[in-house]
Amino acid sequence: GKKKPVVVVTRKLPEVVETRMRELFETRLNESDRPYTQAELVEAMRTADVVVPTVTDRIDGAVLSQAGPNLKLIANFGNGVDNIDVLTANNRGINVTNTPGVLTEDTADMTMALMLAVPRRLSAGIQALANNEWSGWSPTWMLGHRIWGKRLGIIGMGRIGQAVARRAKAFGMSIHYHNRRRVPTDVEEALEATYWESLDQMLARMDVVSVHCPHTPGTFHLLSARRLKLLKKDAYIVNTARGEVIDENALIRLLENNELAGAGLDVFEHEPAVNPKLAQLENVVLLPHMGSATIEGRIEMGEKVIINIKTFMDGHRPPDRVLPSML
Ligand code: 8YV
Repeated sequence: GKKKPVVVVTRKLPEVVETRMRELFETRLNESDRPYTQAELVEAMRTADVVVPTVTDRIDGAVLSQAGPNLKLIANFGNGVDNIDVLTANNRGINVTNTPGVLTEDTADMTMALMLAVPRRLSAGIQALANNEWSGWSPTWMLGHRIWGKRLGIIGMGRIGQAVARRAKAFGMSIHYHNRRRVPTDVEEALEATYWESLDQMLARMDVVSVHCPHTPGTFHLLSARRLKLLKKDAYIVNTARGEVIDENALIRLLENNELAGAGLDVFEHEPAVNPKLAQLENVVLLPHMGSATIEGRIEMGEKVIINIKTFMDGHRPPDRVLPSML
């Protein structure tokens, strides 16, 4: 039969995924719980037919320039591909795929969790109980703000943005969005969503803003210091997309000066580093990039990676190919 492709997987994956990969490919696994070092990553790139990286592997031009002659596919275990220089990869004849769809609902759920947790003061309440600070119910204690009846501004109305819109609508919010392109009318109508061509104008009018666009050169610091200042003082911001989309220092300054009501952040500008100033703030909920962290989702991500590799190795176009023009 055909020689099995050498597939290097940079991170430990759920066991069922690793087992299936071992059956299908000449699979080299990372048995440790830590990411590859730069040297290990380069070694993988030099020797593999297929590399399966994650968000913690930076595959930039320098790394790609050391790719071996056999490397033909980078099958990202994850949806966002901002960890990969897709253009340079394509120019070198290396295909890139991702895992869209299977983490949409989980990420939208986590977005709603943050959207509720911050205005309704979930961490303050949990902490008060843990610290034995509850002396009984009071009509004026631990009051937050409702999200029902409020305006949600979604930045990036793709799969995840729409999944958030469906949930937020059911929670009684009115849906607004900004996107490079307007979504089809039937989608807009089903969500009763209002399209804002101008991000600036939308920002000035929202009660909650949630980020769901990818991180690309075009969206880096999309929420710049100037734009963040457009937000109402009583607005909340949620980010389960990528930290780089928000100017984190500018966001921190606004939160410190109470020029924003609060923030729910699952992603950060310099992961895994989290600016210590964020942890000092009372009006934030911070999570360690858990948006898609369900066992079901991780297994499905693995299945997607496997299908992409298999399809490619069978000589066909992999279903989740990412082209530079899509970014
Ligand atoms: C993953 C994510 O945990 O898919 C993404 O874009 O941010 C997360 O769901 C991560 O990317 C795994 O590589």
